[in-house]
Amino acid sequence: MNTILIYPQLEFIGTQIPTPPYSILFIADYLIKRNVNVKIFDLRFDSLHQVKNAISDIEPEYIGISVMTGPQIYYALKICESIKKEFKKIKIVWGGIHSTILPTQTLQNKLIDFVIRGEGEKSYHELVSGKNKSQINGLSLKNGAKIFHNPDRALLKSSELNELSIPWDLINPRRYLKSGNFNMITSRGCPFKCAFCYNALFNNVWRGWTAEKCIEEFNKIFKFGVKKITFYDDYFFANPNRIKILFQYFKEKDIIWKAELRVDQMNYSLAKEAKEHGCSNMYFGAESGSQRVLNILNKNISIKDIIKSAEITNKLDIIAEYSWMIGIPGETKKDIRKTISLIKNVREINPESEFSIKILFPYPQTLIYEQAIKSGFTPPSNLVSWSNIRREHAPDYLRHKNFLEMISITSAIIGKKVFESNNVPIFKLIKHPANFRWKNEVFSAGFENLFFKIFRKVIEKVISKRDSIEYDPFSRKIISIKKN
Ligand code: B12
Ligand code: SF4
Repeated sequence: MNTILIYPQLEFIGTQIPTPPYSILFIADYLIKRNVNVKIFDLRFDSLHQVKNAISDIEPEYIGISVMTGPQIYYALKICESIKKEFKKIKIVWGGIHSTILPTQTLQNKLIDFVIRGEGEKSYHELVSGKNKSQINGLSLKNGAKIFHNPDRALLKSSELNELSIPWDLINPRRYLKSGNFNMITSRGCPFKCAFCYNALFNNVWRGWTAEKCIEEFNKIFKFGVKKITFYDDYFFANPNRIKILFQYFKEKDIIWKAELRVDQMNYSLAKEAKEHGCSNMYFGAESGSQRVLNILNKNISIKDIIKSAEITNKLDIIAEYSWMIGIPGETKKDIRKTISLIKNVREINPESEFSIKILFPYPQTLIYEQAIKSGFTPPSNLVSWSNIRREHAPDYLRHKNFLEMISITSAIIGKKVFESNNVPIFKLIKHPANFRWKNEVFSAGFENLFFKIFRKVIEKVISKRDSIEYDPFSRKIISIKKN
């Protein structure tokens, strides 16, 4: 049995360190262990030509594509179109978060034959190994215009997750390594119920690699030259015993790391322990400066918690990165002003902290979705419209669209220290008007909005080509820019 798994391009990576395509790597590991021959292509690095050669070579019945909401859909559709044109018989399976939340709409697209909802390991294996399709949990399929959804598949148990490893020999891991930086994920799920988050409904149980399993996997990546790890777990600190062992290990190996922590779980002794064991940055989902809005978001945190996190990180010299949100159904301009004021307060308490302000886009099946619909939100009606979503674009149902977009754009410019790099002239040019706006809270109109769009195009051309920019998210410095 042969199959191919594809991770499509993402639109604009900028200074981000590319994350390995863990979604398909985990599935590949599950398949390999069951004697399926798997090839993986990450189209951020590989070409469609290579994919097609592999299809001609191994003639798989199915190919699987991993898709997140947003521009990745656009690239995924282009890939499917091109493959279907040349290989008429091949069956295309979409998996990942977008198709999980919208399986019917996804299957309405003629290029897509199957959707696997939720975690893909078992369902994809059953599909490629020829199990009766009506008995594959998590599978959505079509017959003409009729679409069927088999029952949901249960989440993998912790013990099953611990049997899975990352099959690094299927890809070139050094592509994801920049100045010793590497992104890693060691667990799945989160038990909290934030109203905007996918996890609240689909992935509500935390399951993680044990400390021993993590160490086994870390030992592999250290062979590639990894020195600094960014953990992308939604709830890295979930298990205190696991964390205790990992802390010791990080210290022994002299590893610098960062991870997300909920502000309500932040306390001085945990942060001090973390700092003493290599943690130099922490990121927090603070979301809003209005307690009323935090309640709408079901975030279960208080303004006090946010302030406390800034005080502790400042005291311990931990770089804090805050993520904020605006454009929430029920939010007023006054609430937004409160958010801006709290961000300023946090920056005064911890001047080294960073922040970004995103505009909420309500995803189907999240708790906030129904509220957004009541407020007049019309969700995109097909895959192509879903591909046009950008985090700095306000959805049409929101009032004060320009106001929201200007805040988000301004935050993208002044919230990150990277824009203080004087070796990038364009950064200097846009920083000053953004500073003026932020200081005076003038967001109603502005040329930076237009400028930013042009800037995005320029920066995409100049630095988004892979390997052209070397940025260290820990020191927050651009290390080098290669001229293309
Ligand atoms: C790392 C990450 C990124 C990376 C990209 C990932 C990469 N590999 O390079 C970056 C930083 C670029 C990113 C960007 C964005 N991200 Co992101 N990201 C993540 C994060 C933290 C980890 C992803 C991961 O590796 N997970 C681990 C794997 C194992 O899980 P998985 O991807 O869900 O895969 C499983 C199943 O979904 C399924 N599956 C997945 N693919 C396939 C394919 C097939 C064929 C099958 C059968 C099954 C299948 O099986 C897998 C194994 O069980 C997740 C949160 C999370 N913890 O998952 C958010 C998350 C995926 N991101 C999210 C969002 C909102 C975004 C942005 C839109 C944010 C923004 N506002 O800009 C952008 C979109 C970027 C774009 N241009 O399109 C949301 C997804 C929402 C959605 N509807 O898609 C998540 C869930 C965060 C959240 N809790 O809301 N992201
Ligand atoms: S936003 Fe964070 S804390 Fe809330 S449910 Fe999602 S992952 Fe968990």
